[in-house]
Amino acid sequence: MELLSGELEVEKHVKYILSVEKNKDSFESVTMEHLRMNGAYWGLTTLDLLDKLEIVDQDEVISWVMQCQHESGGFAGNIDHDPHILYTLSAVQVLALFNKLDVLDIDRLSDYICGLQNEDGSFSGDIWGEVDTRFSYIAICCLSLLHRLDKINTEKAVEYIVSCQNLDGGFGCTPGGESHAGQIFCCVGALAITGSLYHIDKDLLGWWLCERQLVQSGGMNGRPEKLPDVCYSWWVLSSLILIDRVHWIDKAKLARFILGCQDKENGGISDRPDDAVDVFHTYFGVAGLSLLEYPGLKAIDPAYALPVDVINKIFFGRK
Ligand code: 3PZ
Ligand code: ZN
Repeated sequence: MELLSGELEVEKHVKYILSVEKNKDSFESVTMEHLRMNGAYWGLTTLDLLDKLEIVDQDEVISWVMQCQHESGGFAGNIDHDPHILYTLSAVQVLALFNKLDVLDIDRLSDYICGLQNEDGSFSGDIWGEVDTRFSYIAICCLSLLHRLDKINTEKAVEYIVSCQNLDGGFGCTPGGESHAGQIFCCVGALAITGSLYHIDKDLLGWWLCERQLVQSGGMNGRPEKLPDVCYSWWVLSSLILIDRVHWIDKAKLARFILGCQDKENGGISDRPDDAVDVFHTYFGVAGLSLLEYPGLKAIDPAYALPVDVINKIFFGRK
């Protein structure tokens, strides 16, 4: 790729992420209070991809993460909030970044996740019962990282995900739900982790996904007729890589789009050029560039959304 490594403002992005964390009274921090566990995962994974994770106090982070765990085994978005599978995956991912999965009571945590599987193989997000293929991905990703996939009915879990496949090759949140790139990532990621990608028509899905790249900007949208958005770089690219069709898009043009969404002055990445930056789009921008093999970034695993060295330690006990 004809890209210069100096174009990604590494130092400024590190500074920006640290500033969001420090400035707890800012508008951004207050609106994110209830999903701080997700924010911690986005920020810390970004730092790790930039090879700057050592600047954070890992004992402080781990102690806070563990204070967010409930008796049920699930994690909340912050201390004194309710547990949800959405925050539970982020908690597991944060501990994985620090190679600290051993602090977990794996049986209690995996019992919590298994308890959210329904008769038809689908998953609810918490005890209130909303069903969504996002929760299938989260359950499967979590249990796989904990080496406990055998504790759920994976056959039925896969069958449910396959039932959410549409005639356009994409996937929705429930059977018949409209195809959406975020949902496609969840379904393709879950099928990849369980070794079930043979259920997918890769050419059909690959076609739908590469049509998400907009000719003018080079950015990706999440479904037809929508504006491009940096976070869709991740949902679309990771899915294309998992089905081996990433060569169908213009990678250099997408990298240009992401780099053009940086705040070159104060750091951070936004959804589109000149919008306000946030930690979410900073993470997905950097993760997208990592998938595009941008120079100087650690490689990220497209199914687990964690650095490849972290995944290798978990599954092969090596760096
Ligand atoms: C954003 N959430 O519902 S949210 C999220 N969106 O918690 C976090 N691209 O207003 C941040 N849109 C910013 N920091 C946005 C996470 C959403 C996704 C909204 C968004 C992103 C376009 C409109 C859902 C994983 C987890 C959660 C989501 C997706 C994937 C918001 C709006 C929504 C949310 C939070 C803040 C600033 C940040
Ligand atoms: Zn977005």
